[in-house]
Amino acid sequence: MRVLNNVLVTGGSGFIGTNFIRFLFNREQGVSGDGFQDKAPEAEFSGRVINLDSLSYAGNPANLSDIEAEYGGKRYFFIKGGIGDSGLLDSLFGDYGVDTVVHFAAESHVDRSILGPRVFIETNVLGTFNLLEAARKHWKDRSETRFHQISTDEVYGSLEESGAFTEDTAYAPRSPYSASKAAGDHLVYSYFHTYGLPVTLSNCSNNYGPFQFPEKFIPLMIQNILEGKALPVYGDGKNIRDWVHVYDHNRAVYLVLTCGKTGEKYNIGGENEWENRTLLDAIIKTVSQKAGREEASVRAAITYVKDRPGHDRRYAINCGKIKRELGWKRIMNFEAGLEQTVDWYLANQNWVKTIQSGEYLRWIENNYGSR
Ligand code: NAD
Ligand code: TDX
Repeated sequence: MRVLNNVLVTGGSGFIGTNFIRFLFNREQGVSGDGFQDKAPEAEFSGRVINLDSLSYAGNPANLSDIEAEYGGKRYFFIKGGIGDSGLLDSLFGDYGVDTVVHFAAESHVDRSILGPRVFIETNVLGTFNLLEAARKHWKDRSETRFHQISTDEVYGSLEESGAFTEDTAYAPRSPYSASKAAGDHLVYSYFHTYGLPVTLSNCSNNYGPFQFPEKFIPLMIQNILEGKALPVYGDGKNIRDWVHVYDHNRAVYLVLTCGKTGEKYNIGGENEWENRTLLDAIIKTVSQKAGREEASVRAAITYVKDRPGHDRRYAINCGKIKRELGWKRIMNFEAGLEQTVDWYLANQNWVKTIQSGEYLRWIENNYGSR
């Protein structure tokens, strides 16, 4: 089992990166039901985290203020900067003796990639390239290093009613977002084969949980219900996604980092497929109950809108390999996880309001009018 010492987490102030760092420092939000009952890795992780984040619209350093207060300057170091800055990467690898990279930083929203793809290429392709180059340079004479690429199921393309993506499914990305992630993944592999860089990759399905930016389906719907706004469903609402709690995703990433084999990729998923319209029903039920809204009037706000161009119909993940080879299994039950997520958004309306009052509001107004 690999020990993590000096871990460079890119994009640690976004949704999944925040949860990953909180996971390393054992700062999970509790949940009733069957979640969060296995031992967090605090005892095992005694290393340092260097969080490199450019604080794009999606990055929020307040997510980690408690970690900063307790570990800042000792075991936690926040660096505001971009993965496009090769000079900065050079000094971070040198100054902190980085031995592990967990590469979350990305432009992550499909709709934005349709409206403005350039930054997706800059961050997800060129940024990944810069990071690989820094690792190649600094790890030439080092052993026990690891570069982990966080990828997505979207690189595999779109499924019809049956089947599931395996690690052998050929990449067939269909949006600028997924194409940029696929390009990043190919570069990561090429550094393994060409330079022997010790890499691993994981391809995960849709995450949900605390700290997700409210442009994504689940938090957007929770928030719009609370604010009495329309609930925009793309197309016929029958597109299918597989949902996994961010905690289960991060447990899997930790396993791959410590026990995974270099040059290998691992699929991660919740084995939990939902049609968007059915998932929205479940969200409506949970939020209405918890926030004291009348379910029928919330339901009346469902609005079928123009479909997302190139909208992938269905994703499904076969995660047999990580279960079999690394002993991972999902521990969050979806109903309990959704409840925990709704509770978190209800308890953190200030977090949402702060986001809504800034750049995000201007972006929504420019692209969607008053939605
Ligand atoms: P997010 O948009 O919430 O966070 C991305 C973070 O990256 C932000 O903190 C942002 O400030 C930072 N960032 C952006 N550009 C940067 C740059 N040039 N340099 C440094 N930092 C930069 O995204 P997320 O949902 O947390 O996704 C994290 C990773 O997981 C991404 O690589 C994404 O492709 C992948 N992924 C996400 C999901 C999902 O459902 N959210 C599923 C599978 C894979
Ligand atoms: O308002 C909406 N209405 C709607 O019907 C939004 C925002 C989405 N949708 C649909 C589109 C998708 O079928 O809901 C589904 C989920 O949409 P998103 O939350 O935008 O996620 P998705 O496009 O599936 O991508 C997510 O999962 C894979 C993440 O954003 C990616 O970063 C990750 O790689």
